[in-house]
Amino acid sequence: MSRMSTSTIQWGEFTVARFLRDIWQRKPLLLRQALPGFKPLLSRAQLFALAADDDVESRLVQRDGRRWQLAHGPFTRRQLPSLQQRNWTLLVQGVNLHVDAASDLLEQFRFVPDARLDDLMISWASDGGGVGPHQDAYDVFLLQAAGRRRWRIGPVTDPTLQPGKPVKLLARFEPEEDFVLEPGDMLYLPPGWGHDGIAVGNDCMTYSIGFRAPPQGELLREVLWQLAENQPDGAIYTDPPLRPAATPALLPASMVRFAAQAFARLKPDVAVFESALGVYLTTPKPQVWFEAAQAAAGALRRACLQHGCRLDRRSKMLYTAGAVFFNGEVVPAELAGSSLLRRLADQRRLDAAQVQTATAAELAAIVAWCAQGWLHPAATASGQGSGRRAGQANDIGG
Ligand SMILES: [Mn+2]
Repeated sequence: MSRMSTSTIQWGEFTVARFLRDIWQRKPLLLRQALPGFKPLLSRAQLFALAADDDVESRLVQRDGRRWQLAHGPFTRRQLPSLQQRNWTLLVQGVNLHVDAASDLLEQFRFVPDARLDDLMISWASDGGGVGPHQDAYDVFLLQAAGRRRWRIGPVTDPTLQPGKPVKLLARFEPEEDFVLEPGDMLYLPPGWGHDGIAVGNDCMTYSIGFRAPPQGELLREVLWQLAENQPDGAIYTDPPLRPAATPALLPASMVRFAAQAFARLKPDVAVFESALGVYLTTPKPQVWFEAAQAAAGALRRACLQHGCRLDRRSKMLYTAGAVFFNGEVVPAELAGSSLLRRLADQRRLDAAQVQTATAAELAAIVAWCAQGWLHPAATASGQGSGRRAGQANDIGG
């Protein structure tokens, strides 16, 4: 498996800063040879093997004329159509959670805040395969990894879907542009842009690097949920003076007022919203689990001090001015101000010299996280380099 190094990224005349200013969230952009010489990070056989795994989210979309079929994985190889059959595609979600090289590829896109990053989806398609014309609530980079795919894109003027289809297909899609992507080409689409990608020839692999744009209502539900979880029970309801009930089924207005008063007393400040979002956005997806370290705490401690440490590819870490969030947890108050942990979150690694500056509390936390499998001593890295990748995410932004 090969890994792209930052120096091979050529965005043509578009520097990342200019891309973010003029293009991001505004309009599509086709970057011919954005990643020249790009080689697929995993073979077709490796991708199909992932789709057979219980812990991996995958879908199979097949088209026969106007008839569409959708099935959810896992799929054994025999459950997938033959390679010779036309018009089918296999979509494998969250490949970055399972393959180090895929999670390394996402590092190249960290000029966008981690809070927006969703995952790397890889699709394999036979000739004619695709998921039909649709729109997504995602910013997406569509990187052609192997074979060729024809993209037709256009703004969505009418979001009506074709009725009775198992996949979401725009009823009236009027593409304005049409291009064929070759390996190394990359197409950026902002959320809500109509697109239809069809494999041209067999063995078409497209990598979708998706950035989720969460709807406001979803974030509000998370904040309210966490606010509610942290509420003390408080006073219990007392009846106003009662007379014998002639209408016992009537819900007392005083009880409604009592509930409304509790709500009115909530005065969430910005820290509450930060905390709720930090926990929500770092919570691992349900199919994610971490492998506890085999080594004892003392050995992990020595290894981190000697070689540094790195985040597991599945780990999610965010911070604000007042708090640090790690895999759905708020780090303890005594570490809330740690600049070392903020460095760990930004770099996704610490070198030995940085670990050696850790306070006793920071080092204890680092060792405990290593034991849980959220972090790994750098020397035991499997497939990931140790010292070579420092500052990589910054290089691309410069
Ligand atoms: Mn899409």
